[in-house]
Amino acid sequence: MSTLRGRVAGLPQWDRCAVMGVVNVTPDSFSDGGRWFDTGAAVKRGLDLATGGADLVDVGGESTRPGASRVDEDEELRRVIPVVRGLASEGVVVSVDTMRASVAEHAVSAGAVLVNDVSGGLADPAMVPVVAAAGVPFVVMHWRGFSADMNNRAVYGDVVAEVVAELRDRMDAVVAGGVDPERIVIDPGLGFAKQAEHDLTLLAHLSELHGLERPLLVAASRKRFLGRVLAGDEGSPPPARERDAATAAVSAIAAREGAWAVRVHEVRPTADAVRVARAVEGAV
Ligand code: PMM
Repeated sequence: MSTLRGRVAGLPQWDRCAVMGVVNVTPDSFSDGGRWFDTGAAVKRGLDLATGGADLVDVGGESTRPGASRVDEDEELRRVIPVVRGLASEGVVVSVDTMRASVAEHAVSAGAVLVNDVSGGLADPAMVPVVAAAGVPFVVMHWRGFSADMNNRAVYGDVVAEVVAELRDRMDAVVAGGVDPERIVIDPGLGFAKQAEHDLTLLAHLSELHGLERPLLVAASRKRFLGRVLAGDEGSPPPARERDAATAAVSAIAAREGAWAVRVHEVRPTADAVRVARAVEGAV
């Protein structure tokens, strides 16, 4: 196994790869859009995820599926903040999935303890100062631009080397902006400006991301590349909700490769996978 699970200052420490459950409070996310769009349903979903084995619950109000257009700020606040508040008040460790500084700031006030920005602070220049001032952990994901046209940016010579270099630049910028390096989590951004073969190559080389010396989050859940793998050369991809066993397989691989956490829509199979990975690790 490649090492580096690492510790994120300001968060609990788990003795295995952590499980981050997803609640998308959106009408249009590619895998679960519309299912938890109402506040009560979204809070219930988050509580169910926590009961089912999620160590953290990631709440988002903006779909980032390829081609998606942006949601406006007021609407994102309306979707996200009551759900963050509802879950945090029940003792859930809540992360907020947003590219907007204002949403991050309100979410932290409502009890979120981690800011997960798929743009790594690039989408909103106010994000890094807000995260620095709040003193909360920050996920820096590899990102090349908004979802509307990100597939055009999926052009690489050496995807692993380029993702590592671009993440390093982003980390440097975020630290220069005042974020505590001990609070940074990195993420290769599977599916973001990447084709299926890029995602698979990144998964095959996760240990190279350990060179960045920060805990690693892997978010493969139900993504297109899994649909492609399951479809084979001729077939058509199964719908997103039929990709949870494949997702759990990636979770086991990522855990074994030293990921700090995996982000998934259905937590039970992944909660089992990371426990198996932990048991195997302990038996070496
Ligand atoms: N992917 C999605 C949303 N948020 N956050 C991180 N850190 N990494 C990801 O790869 C990521 C993310 C898109 O998937 P979803 O909208 O179905 O949850």
